[in-house]
Amino acid sequence: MKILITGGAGFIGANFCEYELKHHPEDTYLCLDALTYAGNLASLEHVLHQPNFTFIRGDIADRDFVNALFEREKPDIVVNFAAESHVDRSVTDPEVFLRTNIMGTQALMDACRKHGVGRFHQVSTDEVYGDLPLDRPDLFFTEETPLHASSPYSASKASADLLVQAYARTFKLPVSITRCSNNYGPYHFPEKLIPLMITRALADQGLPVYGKGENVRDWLYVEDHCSAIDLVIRKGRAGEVYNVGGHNERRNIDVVKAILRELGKPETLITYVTDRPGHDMRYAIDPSKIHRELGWLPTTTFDEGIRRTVQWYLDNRGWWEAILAGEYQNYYAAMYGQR
Ligand code: NAD
Ligand code: TDX
Repeated sequence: MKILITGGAGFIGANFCEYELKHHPEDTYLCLDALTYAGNLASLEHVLHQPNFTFIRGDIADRDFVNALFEREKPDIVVNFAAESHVDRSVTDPEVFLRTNIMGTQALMDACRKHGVGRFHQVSTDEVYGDLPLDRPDLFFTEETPLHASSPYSASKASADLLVQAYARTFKLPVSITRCSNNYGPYHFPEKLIPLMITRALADQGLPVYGKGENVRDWLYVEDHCSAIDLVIRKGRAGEVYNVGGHNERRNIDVVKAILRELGKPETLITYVTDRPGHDMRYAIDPSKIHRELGWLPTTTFDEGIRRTVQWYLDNRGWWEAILAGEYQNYYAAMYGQR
């Protein structure tokens, strides 16, 4: 089987490429990524030179390019991770979120229709459901919760989900969607909460906690997200949405304190800063459908996952120091410029 993974040089996509090559070495993989600021070939170090893995640089919203690629490669399955993914960036510059997250998804699905792709899988997020109140710990997002996005990012992801479902109904495109909670682990870009706090704490810099740090996120170790997507694309029912989450709810301030404890750094580094506009209060996923239908369960506890993540950032300083220095963006030119 030939699997096209878009956005595979990003955080979750890179972990997914590694997961797939390890668990299904009999398949062939194409990784399509535009290498925006968030894409990094160094995150694919373990798979880039394997014989059944090919990296292609390109934009999912470029229809002609996407069509030519599908014509040539004829993938059996498409897994779409490619997106603008950072909420704060969507507040300052929403437009590229609409282009990549909505138009890009549509361009991919049109190519899937034209070339008879067997499954289009959309990697979505729990943020499409909006947020839950802090004083109702009994409430969880299910697959039936209405879409109620808060930020330009989540609105673009919700729009893409609606389009995916419309393509399934109108054109009978065989699709699936996973809506996952917050991921963390190796190769997480250091603009997001956990890697930002780890890398800043290591440099003894202040840790900017938004508002009072009381917002709650449901944290899932990235490998557990990969195993969920793997199950859905191979065994999940077409036309279905599956929520993915770890029952690992934590307040931001408690996550930051856990990181400081792990690093042996003082809590005096914590600096409370102005809140994110429209900041979602709480995300919490009910993952019972994917458990019931596909037997999926997360295997990494938060304590174990945060320990492994902190250790990864300690062991892989070169990866994130190159990002902070901006050097990683020259890697592609150095590696491929003369080819
Ligand atoms: P990321 O920002 O780390 O990676 C995104 C990747 O997409 C990058 O490699 C980037 O170069 C690529 N990309 C961006 N625009 C592109 C374009 N036009 N064409 C081709 N490639 C392009 O994001 P991530 O955290 O790995 O998230 C991956 C997916 O998972 C996204 O769709 C996101 O919405 C979703 N998601 C993320 C989380 C999370 O906690 N990070 C949780 C749930 C869902
Ligand atoms: O400096 C910070 N200080 C802070 O308090 C940053 C960057 C974040 N925060 C807070 C905001 C959130 O409540 O931490 C929480 C997590 O923030 P992010 O890491 O930006 O993630 P979030 O906004 O929850 O979105 C993430 O999870 C869902 C991903 O970035 C999305 O792509 C995914 O869909």
